Amino acid sequence: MDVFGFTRSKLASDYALITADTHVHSPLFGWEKASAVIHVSPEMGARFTQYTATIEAGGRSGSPGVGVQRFFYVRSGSCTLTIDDSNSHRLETGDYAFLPADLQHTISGDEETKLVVFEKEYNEHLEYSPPEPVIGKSSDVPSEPFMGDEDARLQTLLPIQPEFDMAVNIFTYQPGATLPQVEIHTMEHGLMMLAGKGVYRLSDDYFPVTEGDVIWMASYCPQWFVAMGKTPATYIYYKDIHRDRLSEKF
Ligand code: UGY
Ligand code: MN
Repeated sequence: MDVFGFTRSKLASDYALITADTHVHSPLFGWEKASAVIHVSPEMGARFTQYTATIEAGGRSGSPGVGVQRFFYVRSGSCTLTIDDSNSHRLETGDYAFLPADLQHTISGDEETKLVVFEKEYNEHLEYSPPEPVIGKSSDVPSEPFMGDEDARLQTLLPIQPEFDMAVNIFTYQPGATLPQVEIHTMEHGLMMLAGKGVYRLSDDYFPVTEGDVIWMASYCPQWFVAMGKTPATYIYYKDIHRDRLSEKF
């Protein structure tokens, strides 16, 4: 605790940087032996929710709201995902799952487990049926050079198909590697630093960032990153895709 009330956390109209020293835990409706830090939510202007859930050994998740899809990534510990009360999958650190809206499921802690969770209301598309669940290991997902840069590599955890209205990716940068351009785009992001350090540009401000930091970037928030230090910097991030508000069909 800083005696002078200093923090790197910063909230603006088009972005938020939320550092671990400012986290406040709260119970989550329907969850047992679990707590959450809700980092990003519609209360701040976002169109999705990002939270860290901590489930104790023997604890379990509740359901997302009606019509809400859930993606989670196991940041530490291990858990069991049970779908429709029958189909069980053990997930360890680095594993992830996507549950389409209204698919009955429970996540139970096999030990104390921390999850990075993104939830978003599903925007149906008249031409496509909703996506199927996805369960995977991030270590099995190939990493591709981002815009040709071998030192800035992207893993795409969910299929990029029109059924999906959200994407979750893991970006890994070697020290000194950067996002190749300042990005300004309609998609919004929720992000958690999983490892390493760097400097994030958000709008006109530059912030040192490190493991555990969370960032929200609103639509059109200018953004850029450089990795610093002696080890790679990695972040997991969410973005909304495939739904144009003016499209006739959706
Ligand atoms: O997918 C993206 O828009 C990504 N390149 N943005 C980011 O890392 N801030
Ligand atoms: Mn971006």
